[in-house]
Amino acid sequence: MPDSSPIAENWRASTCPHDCPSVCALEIERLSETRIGKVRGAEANDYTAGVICAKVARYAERQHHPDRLSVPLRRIGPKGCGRDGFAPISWDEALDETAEALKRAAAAFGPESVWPYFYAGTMGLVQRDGIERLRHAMGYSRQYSTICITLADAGWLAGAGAKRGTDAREMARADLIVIWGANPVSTQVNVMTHVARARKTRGARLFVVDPYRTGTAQQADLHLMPRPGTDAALALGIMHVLFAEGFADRDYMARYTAGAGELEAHVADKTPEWAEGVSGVPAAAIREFARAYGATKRAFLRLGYGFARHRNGASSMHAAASLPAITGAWRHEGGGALYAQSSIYGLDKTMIEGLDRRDARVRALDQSRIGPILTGDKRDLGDGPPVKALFVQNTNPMNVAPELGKVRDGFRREDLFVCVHEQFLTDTARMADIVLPATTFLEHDDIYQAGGHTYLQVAKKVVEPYAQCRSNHWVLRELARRLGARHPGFEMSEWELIDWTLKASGYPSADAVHAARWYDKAPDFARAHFLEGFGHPDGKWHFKADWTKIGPAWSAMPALPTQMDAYDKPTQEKPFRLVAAPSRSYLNSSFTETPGSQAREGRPTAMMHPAALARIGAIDGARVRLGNEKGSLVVHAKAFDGVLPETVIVESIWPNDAFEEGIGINLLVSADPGFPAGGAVFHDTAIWIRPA
Ligand SMILES: Nc1nc2c(c(=O)[nH]1)N[C@H]1C(S)=C(S)[C@@H](COP(=O)(O)OP(=O)(O)OC[C@H]3O[C@@H](n4cnc5c(=O)[nH]c(N)nc54)[C@H](O)[C@@H]3O)O[C@H]1N2
Ligand SMILES: Nc1nc2c(c(=O)[nH]1)N[C@H]1C(S)=C(S)[C@@H](COP(=O)(O)OP(=O)(O)OC[C@H]3O[C@@H](n4cnc5c(=O)[nH]c(N)nc54)[C@H](O)[C@@H]3O)O[C@H]1N2
Ligand code: SF4
Ligand SMILES: [Mo]
Repeated sequence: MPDSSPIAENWRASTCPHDCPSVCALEIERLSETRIGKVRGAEANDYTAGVICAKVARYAERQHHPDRLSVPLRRIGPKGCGRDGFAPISWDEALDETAEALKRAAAAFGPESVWPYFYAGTMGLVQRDGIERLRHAMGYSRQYSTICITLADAGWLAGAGAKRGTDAREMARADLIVIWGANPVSTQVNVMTHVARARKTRGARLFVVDPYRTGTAQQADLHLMPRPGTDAALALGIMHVLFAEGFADRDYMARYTAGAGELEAHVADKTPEWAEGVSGVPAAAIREFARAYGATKRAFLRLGYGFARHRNGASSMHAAASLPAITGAWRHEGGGALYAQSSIYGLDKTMIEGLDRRDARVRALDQSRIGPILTGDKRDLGDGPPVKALFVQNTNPMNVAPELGKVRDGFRREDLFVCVHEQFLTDTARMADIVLPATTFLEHDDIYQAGGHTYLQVAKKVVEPYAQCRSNHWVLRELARRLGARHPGFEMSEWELIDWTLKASGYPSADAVHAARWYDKAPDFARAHFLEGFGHPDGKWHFKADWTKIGPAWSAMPALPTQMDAYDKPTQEKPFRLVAAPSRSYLNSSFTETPGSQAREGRPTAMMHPAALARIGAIDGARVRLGNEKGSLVVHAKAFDGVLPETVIVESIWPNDAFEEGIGINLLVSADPGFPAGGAVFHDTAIWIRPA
């Protein structure tokens, strides 16, 4: 392996663990055994390229925050109380009580009444996914993870058949970059580094498709602003022009795609004027986009998650992702598309996740439907037992999950035992019976793969754990011992798990990857560009999707890219569409505790077109009430002309107590599963707005 890129004496190499496609290679200034100073991006890594986001550059604020949880706590006040409602207890007491509660639930209601609940607060595979090993070893309810990637995955896989694409570093050699339904200036800043290179060295243009003028859209040469949930219509209008004006690469389509003839016939009447009627994007802008895209060989399409967070989001993804298969942009350096690279790594997760103990007969509960599930919805529970005990790591559902009103009702249940392992007393931790203090990535070892690039990284702890904080792996081992859960993974250290996983997957050892800092798993050009065939058995890009392979609600899905009617359309009572997009300075529910991020975000705000404000009789800065059948909440309005009058943006995710009535924006978001395989629909919400 190439030798490591040395870093200065008191700096240590690490990897950003947060839930972000960039998975930046970091360098941490180590001031002592327990304190860090500055955090910077690794210059020597050609994806990170020395750039990281502002919130992680300020990580010392989070790492050394006075509110970090320091000791295990037992709740002595009512559920949902603040710090005063908890009393410190020893680790042994906390673990014994938790194990007892899980045993009690399993004895009375069966093991499926216990739901280990997790997500990606850390993206490290050992600390994130180790909870699966406990679950499988104990026969606890499985989790169907739907809160983030399910809809986007469905649409991409329907077309490509494999989750990989053009190397992000090729963006620098593109002549046109299209960022569709993502806001990397906020959510993945490194994309902008590679865009900037292309602009500087090649004069490349940047097109952005987003329902509001985001930081990314501000930098665009052309910004298309569709109504939320109408991207398929927009893509169809573009396809119409590509076919009608000779931009379709018929030789490419014949070799590499299936269904091109049917698609061409299908879009013959999907004129830009038709697309304008559905999406609100002017026909002239659709033509301009299509002509530039069609005429540019090196056209790089960066597809985000955002536009798929709608009930019809999988079909939107399938439609937008089909564009380079029409023009043949895939053939060219800097051309093609990138959604995510996750399938290139090929890691054997048996030991980390205890997959040898996984029993497919055990029920799987939909993560995004935690509200309905905890409140006893039969659509989810069927004849199975209620959930009586939750063990939570790496996520904050009381804040981030849909239908927050039901989530809160569920967590308030007196008969529900909750243990939360956390770094901070989050909205979820406040609902716990037992709270356990967790290490940060700077205090434990882990292994990281990435969605946005091709590096695998192994990182060691940089400082000693704060106070009595313990890693997820340590807690799982301790619980396993008390519960009688047996698996070789529980006998291993974090480092042994990393090493086992790497060796079982054909990589060099943990020590070797760590010494080299990262390992580039990038496929060669032909493979990355699918010139050896797409991921389906026939090797073709599927314009005509076989949704039966993707999810149970396949029969609702149109095979060819189509503007699916199934989304929360505005009505007379609810004339606005809410997009609860990520804010720049928070990362999901993380960093909401840091003063630097709080100062930059201000307060929960509805960004509304001046005409919309006038229509409801409110002015800039006014308090407004947003609502639908799920409830209502108050935020401050801000006049903003970078959005259609019917679209409203509330950047998120604020803690519940940032709102006057103590419940956050996801109160309004539906827990309906998106089509066809589920998936949370965070940006798919019709609402009414009134002056408050
Ligand atoms: N309105 C709205 N809601 C959304 C979204 C949106 O765009 N709009 N986005 C959705 C998406 S895409 C996602 S992925 C979810 C994510 O939502 P969350 O899963 O809540 O996201 P995070 O803030 O990344 O992480 C959650 C918690 O993990 C904790 N944590 C970090 N590292 C560790 C560790 O090593 N051990 C333990 N025990 N805990 C740790 C952090 O302190 C943090 O509180 O939110 C979803 N909710
Ligand atoms: N600062 C910051 N960074 C983050 C996060 C964060 O919360 N804050 N979250 C992290 C996580 S967990 C994830 S999954 C990624 C997500 O990062 P992205 O891929 O960027 O996806 P989203 O965050 O869901 O939303 C991105 C954009 O989609 C737009 N959008 C919403 N509806 C539509 C639509 O119908 N059509 C189109 N064209 N666009 C639409 C929104 O306006 C928003 O600007 O970011 C990660 N990085
Ligand atoms: S851009 Fe993403 S991966 Fe990089 S430091 Fe920020 S949160 Fe971490
Ligand atoms: Mo996410």
